[in-house]
Amino acid sequence: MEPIEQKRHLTTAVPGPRSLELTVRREAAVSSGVSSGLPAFIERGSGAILVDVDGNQLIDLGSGIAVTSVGHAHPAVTAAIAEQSARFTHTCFMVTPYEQYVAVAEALNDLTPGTHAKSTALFNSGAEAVENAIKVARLATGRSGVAVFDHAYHGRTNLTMALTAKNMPYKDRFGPFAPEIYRAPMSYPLHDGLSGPEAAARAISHLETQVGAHNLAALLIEPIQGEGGFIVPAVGFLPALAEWASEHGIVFIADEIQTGFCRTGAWFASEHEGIVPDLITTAKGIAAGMPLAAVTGRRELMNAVHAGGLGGTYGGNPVAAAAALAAIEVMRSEDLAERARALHSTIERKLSLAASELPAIAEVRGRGAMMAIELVRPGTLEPDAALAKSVVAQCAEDGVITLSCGTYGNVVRLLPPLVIEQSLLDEGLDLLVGVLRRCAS
Ligand code: PLZ
Repeated sequence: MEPIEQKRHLTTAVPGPRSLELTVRREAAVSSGVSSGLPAFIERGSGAILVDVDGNQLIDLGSGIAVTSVGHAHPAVTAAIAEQSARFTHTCFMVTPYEQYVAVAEALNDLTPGTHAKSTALFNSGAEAVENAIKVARLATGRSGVAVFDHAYHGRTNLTMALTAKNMPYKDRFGPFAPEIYRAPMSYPLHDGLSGPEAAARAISHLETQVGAHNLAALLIEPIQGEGGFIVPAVGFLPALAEWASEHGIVFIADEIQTGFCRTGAWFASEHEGIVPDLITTAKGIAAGMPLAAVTGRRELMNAVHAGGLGGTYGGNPVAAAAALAAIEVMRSEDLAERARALHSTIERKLSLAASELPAIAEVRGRGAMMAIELVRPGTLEPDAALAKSVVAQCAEDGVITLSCGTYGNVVRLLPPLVIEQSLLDEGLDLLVGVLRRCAS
């Protein structure tokens, strides 16, 4: 297929008439428990453009929640998928193995922080990777407690709901939840004013007094929290926690499902502060949209598990693995980490300018191409979720996809494909700033 011109172009209202027709069918057929931020049905994608069924070309600043970092329908990825799907689509690695699985494991062992011996196991979704990282940590340590943080997001399965902080919409009335999960205070510089070491001391004291380090199998943390509000902990917070975990034999698990694969301007966000996690969970950007996830980490931990203790029918599916190998090669050859840093300066500059004139923007934050603004009632730090909601909705009407997040729903986040052209990014950001001016002044 020909690439689509990287231009925003609206032919109807968004969503248009054809999308509205499909919405009627959807409502009759699909559970209302699954919702969509923007009900425009998508027909095609290319680079940073999504085309809906009414022919509207939308600028995608969300990448399907940090997934299509190499852009929609990257030719190298689609070719790898076509080629692999014509060869074979499934054997189940637990029945008969294939090389692609091993090659993805090798790539992850190589790319993740640390030069120690590592092993990897592949799964289907981020939540499944997190569950398995906890399984490994519990088995390897013989302990059961897991430390997690305020504002954390780790998934929607039973164990990962317990690990996730926010009640609505993720947990409400879905309990009972898995036991032995202990939540500690996060470093949230805008709100707590603490330095990294101070915030770490607070979290450690909380865990030592309320749980006991020797009862903890794992400490699980997103190096930059995603769904919780793009919260970047104060410098020194993560290293202090990692050091404490290591002193007490607690497995330090970095959940890099949203931050991984060049998104923050490095292969992994742990690198910004020189953290070497014992285990690292990845998904999303790893395979450009094919369902694939992984746990990678210290070989002695990963190999503590008895044969047959980890697995699943589809984990490391050959088509998803082929897509991952192609996507990783694109990230390498097109140096998408560097590209993320370049996008950062544009986003930071334009949003900071907007923040200087709009008191509703309390903070512009993030690393690389993982950037957000936190919206508040001017003169306070009280969250303004209604404003975030209307900003995202009006951007969508203008043909720009942005996403909201945050424990209080008052953060607007940007996760553009890392291959987005400068002019398209400029246009998307200018439209966003225009919407912010209209809604917030
Ligand atoms: N860990 C850090 O960001 C997924 C969730 C969207 P799955 N984030 C998007 C939603 O509302 O369901 C995520 C994450 C971090 C784990 C996960 C879970 O990954 O692939 O969605 O299971």
